[in-house]
Parts: sequence; structure tokens; C-alpha cells
Amino acid sequence: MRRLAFAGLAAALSLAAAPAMAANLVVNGDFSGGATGFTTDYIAPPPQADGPGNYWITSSAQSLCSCFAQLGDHTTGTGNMLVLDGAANANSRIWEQTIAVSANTDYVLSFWLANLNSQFYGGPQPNISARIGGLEVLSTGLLPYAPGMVPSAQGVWAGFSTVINSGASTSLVLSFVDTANTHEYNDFAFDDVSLVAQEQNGVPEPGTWALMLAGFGLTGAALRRRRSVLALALH
Ligand SMILES: [Ca+2]
Ligand SMILES: [Ca+2]
Repeated sequence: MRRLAFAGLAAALSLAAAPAMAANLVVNGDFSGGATGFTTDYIAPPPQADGPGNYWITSSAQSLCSCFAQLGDHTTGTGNMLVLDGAANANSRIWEQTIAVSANTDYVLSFWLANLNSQFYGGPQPNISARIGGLEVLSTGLLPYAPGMVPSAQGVWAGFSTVINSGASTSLVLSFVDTANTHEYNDFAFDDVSLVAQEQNGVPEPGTWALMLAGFGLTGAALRRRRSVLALALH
């Protein structure tokens, strides 16, 4: 009896703690739709023609240049990602999207990056700045090299995340630039850009917690009542 009651309680709690699936407001953030949904100052060259400020949508970094580390996309390992040959101009936008948001709401911004250059060759490392309305909200610092030596070096994805508040805005311009400011080395991959309202990110609002705790207390009282009724019946 008690076990059944607790099973019901656990189910109720998991429902309360797992609201609707987190909605990613970024369109085509995983690049499954190819080169759509975003604007960029980089250019799409013919395949395997590397050059400053070029970009590709690909499922394999090394298929573009034998000088790149081996790397599949971050989403599934076999899907699309954005690969970039860093631009010499630090103001060149890697990726930009205008996103409708609710005012005065906290959003979790996250994205993934991988340096495609090997530590063996060294060279300038990408250093990515995430910006809202042109103002930096996160700097990745220098992206670590792929360990080992190409062609066997394996690229490593690094995740970055920060919380931003929309303030009075109902529309945000999210953009990324590479501040390394050189074409030499400075090659990287970008994937799984996400902007999710914080209360939809598995973190209940204080009000939700209060409801859950109230529910807990009520269930506990019901259990105690039932147990005392059973005890009386036994007597
Ligand atoms: Ca992807
Ligand atoms: Ca380069």
C-alpha cells in the first residue's frame, strides 16, 4: 500500500519537475537544414578550397582539408556542422540570427566549438565572441588544439553556456565573431546553437517549487491519515 502510494507520488513529482520539452528558439541550430536560417559574412567556396573567411556545411571536417583534425558533428556524430576558416577581419560574423523572445526573461545560450588544428602544428587558436545586439555576452578564450598530429588527430568539441536576460527586448540579434583575427591556422567547427528560456530548461521557477512542496505535504498527510485508519481497523 505504502509502496503504491510512493510510486504515485514519484510520478506526480516527475511530471511537475519535467515541464514541456525545452524549446530551442534558434532555427537550424544543429545545421541539419544546411546553410539556412542564419546570415554570415563568411563565404561558401567550392569544396576543398580553403581560404580566409570561408565556410562549409559538412559532416566531416577532414573531408574538406587533410590539414584538419578528424571530427564529426556534435549533434549525432554524423550530421551537419558549420566549419570555418577564420577570417582575417575580426568583425566578420561567423553566424547571426534574429530571434523573437519574451521580455524580461532569462535565457540559456549554449553552443559547441572545436579547434580543427593540431597541437603539433600549433598556430593561432580561434577565440570566439558571442554577442547580443553587438555586445559580447561570452568569450570562449583560446580554443584548445586537437590532440595529436593530423591526419590522426581527433578534434574535441567544447561546450559553452551563459544566461542572458532579454530586458525590454522582444527580439535579439545573436551573433558570433572570431577575434583571433588571422587566417593562418585558426580553423574551427561550430554546432548546436541553442537559446532556451530558463524555466523550460529543467529548472522550476520558485512558484513551481512551492506547488511541488505543497503537494508533497498534502500527500504525506493523506498517507498518514490512511495509515492511521488501517491501524484502527487492525485493532
Ligand atoms: Ca549538427
Ligand atoms: Ca585558417
